[in-house]
Amino acid sequence: MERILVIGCSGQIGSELVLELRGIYGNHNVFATDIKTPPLEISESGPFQILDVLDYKNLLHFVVRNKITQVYNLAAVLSSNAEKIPLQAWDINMRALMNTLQVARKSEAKKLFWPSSIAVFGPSTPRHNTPQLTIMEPNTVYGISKLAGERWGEYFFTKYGVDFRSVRYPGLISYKTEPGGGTTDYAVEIFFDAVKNNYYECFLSENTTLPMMFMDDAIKNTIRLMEADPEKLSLRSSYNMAGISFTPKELATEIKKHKPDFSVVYKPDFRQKIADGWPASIDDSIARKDWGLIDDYDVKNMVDHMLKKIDEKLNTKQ
Ligand code: AKB
Repeated sequence: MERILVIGCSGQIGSELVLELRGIYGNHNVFATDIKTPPLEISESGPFQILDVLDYKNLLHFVVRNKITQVYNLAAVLSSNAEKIPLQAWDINMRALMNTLQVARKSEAKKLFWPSSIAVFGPSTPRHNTPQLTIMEPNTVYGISKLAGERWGEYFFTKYGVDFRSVRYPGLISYKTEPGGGTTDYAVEIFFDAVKNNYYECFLSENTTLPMMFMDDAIKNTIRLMEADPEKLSLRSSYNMAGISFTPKELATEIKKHKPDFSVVYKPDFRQKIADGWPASIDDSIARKDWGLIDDYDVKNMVDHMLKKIDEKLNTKQ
């Protein structure tokens, strides 16, 4: 029986992943932790504890005491926040990873998921249909930490037998918990502002193409990778994951089909430079072949779903 620890359960990915894992493995076998209080449905549906991933001793005790067999470590400072505190962000992102790698090495929790990102690529990377293996010269602290992390993950797999698994997430779009401090966050904010105000001020220019994925697809693929036969995994760094590519203008046009009065003003800020260094589209054929990556959502049904769910969420709050 698997006993799973999710670190970062209060964040955008964690708050949805925990519930999905509890549905599959049983509520009491999925331990949710964070340094922040999670949504009620997480703390009420199974075990939750405040736990700081940077506290190595406590983390190791927790894993041993609860007989954990797999860990999802989702703790990170995202790209735009990291640019404001570069040294601190490097320290947090790397120590969070190194602590979980060491815990995996020293305990029975050998299987470790850690998210990488399209931020591992940089301005010198081919921008279109970016290959799995290519030039990688990230110029953000977040991207540098993700690339270094991928190398460490593969190293711990080869040297110590840690069952390290990872995907390079594109921007993730969800309505349950909003992201914080990312460059792709516009693609979530735009929906909330469309429903609340019929107006959005976008921090990226209208023609900035970035790869994105709806959260349901991201969660499905993450669990799929974790459940995949280890023999089939040809990569132990991190798999490209493409999702769907669009610009802010294309997204706004799709939203306008539901809300004809919706308007957007484009005021690019420092995040534009980060986005300009990232791929416009990604080649994820290796993930499709190795462990069956799938995506069910295109821009149209993602927009339908987001607007409907945010409408329900905001109206039930009032
Ligand atoms: C960010 O924008 O920092 C993240 C990412 C693409 O990793 N959403």
